[in-house]
Amino acid sequence: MDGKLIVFEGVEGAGKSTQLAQIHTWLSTEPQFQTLQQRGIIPDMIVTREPGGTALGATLRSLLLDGTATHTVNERAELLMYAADRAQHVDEVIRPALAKGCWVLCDRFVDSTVAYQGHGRGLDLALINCLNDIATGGLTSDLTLWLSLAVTTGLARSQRRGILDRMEAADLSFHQRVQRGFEALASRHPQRIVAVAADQDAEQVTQQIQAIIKERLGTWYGHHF
Ligand code: T5A
Repeated sequence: MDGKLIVFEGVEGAGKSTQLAQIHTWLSTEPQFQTLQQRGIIPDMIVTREPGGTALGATLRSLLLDGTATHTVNERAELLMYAADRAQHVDEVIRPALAKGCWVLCDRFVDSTVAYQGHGRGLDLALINCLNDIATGGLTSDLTLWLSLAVTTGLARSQRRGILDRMEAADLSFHQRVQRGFEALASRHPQRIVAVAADQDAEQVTQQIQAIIKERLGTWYGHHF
């Protein structure tokens, strides 16, 4: 059995959580996906996130994101905490689910570290790739949906929602470097990372993602239909 890891990525407020929830609901009634479930080829589908997909990760998430905390987090500590969250998450949640043939829908994964800690903070990209390898044991996503949206639009959405977390509160130039990081990753990995125009209304964004996933269902499982 060999499941699929499908990751949602993008800058702050790109709509990842909204789309992940929509796609989870849609897949549970999508005819081809249902057929694969009924035949036991895809026994289940789980939704998870980074940081915070495990009990340890939930603690790390609040240490990393709490915008009101009195502690400071230096850049290397930040990098290592995201890596620790991922190492635990991969071993405890992602790999066991993939080993059973399940689909794993994950809000953020290794590309966020490259974009935020690499391009955003300016930490060494070779070091980050090495740490990502240690944390994942070499696991990569089968598909990464990059919700592409202007940084200012995404931040405005986050601001409308209320108090900003520690990362969201970073200055605009940081978020613009993060965006360039995602752009660079998408052009380097065109098979794995697919851009989605996230500046449309939520329903139109969902339709784009549905089309991408339907096409992958055919590629991955076409011989079963
Ligand atoms: N991080 C993470 C790192 O620095 N390194 C790492 O290795 C990892 C894994 C995680 C933070 O950690 C950083 C990145 C992040 O700063 P998070 O909560 O997972 O934090 O990520 P955020 O991007 O902060 O999550 P958000 O919830 O803010 O953004 P989403 O999930 O992209 O957006 P969503 O769906 O919650 O929508 C945001 C708002 O916009 C509205 C929604 O209703 C909501 O109010 N919205 C739309 N409005 C208009 N049109 C649309 N199409 C819309 N879609 C959603």
